[in-house]
Amino acid sequence: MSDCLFCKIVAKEIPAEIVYETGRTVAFRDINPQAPTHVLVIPKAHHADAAALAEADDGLADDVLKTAHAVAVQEGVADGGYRVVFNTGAGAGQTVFHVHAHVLGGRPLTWPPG
Ligand code: IU
Repeated sequence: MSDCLFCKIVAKEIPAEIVYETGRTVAFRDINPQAPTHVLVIPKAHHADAAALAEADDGLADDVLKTAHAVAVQEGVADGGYRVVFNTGAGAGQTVFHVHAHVLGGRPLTWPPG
């Protein structure tokens, strides 16, 4: 999508600190980190939200989850506990409508989230 910020990150048209990349996914640091590790994992293909990703039915949701885990291992937060969050819809706080998994770790994480 030509007007999608995260599609532009995939296309390397705008900069981001990419920490992990596979054939179908990209992971980059959030510009406004909420934890010592805060990485966004996105599919390269444009899907608006987690619901659309789930309905894509092509294994892409699996790829995103596998990349999220690989990022957690690479960042050294897998053993201490980390969180994978898909804000889905404006009512849940989604502000960028190219689906992204937040990978958060490196500090104690409380529950419930705000
Ligand atoms: P949300 O779940 O849609 O609210 O998350 C969007 C995230 O994208 C949020 O944490 C922003 O800080 C982050 N982000 C970014 O990393 N780079 C950007 O250029 C923009 C938003 I705009």
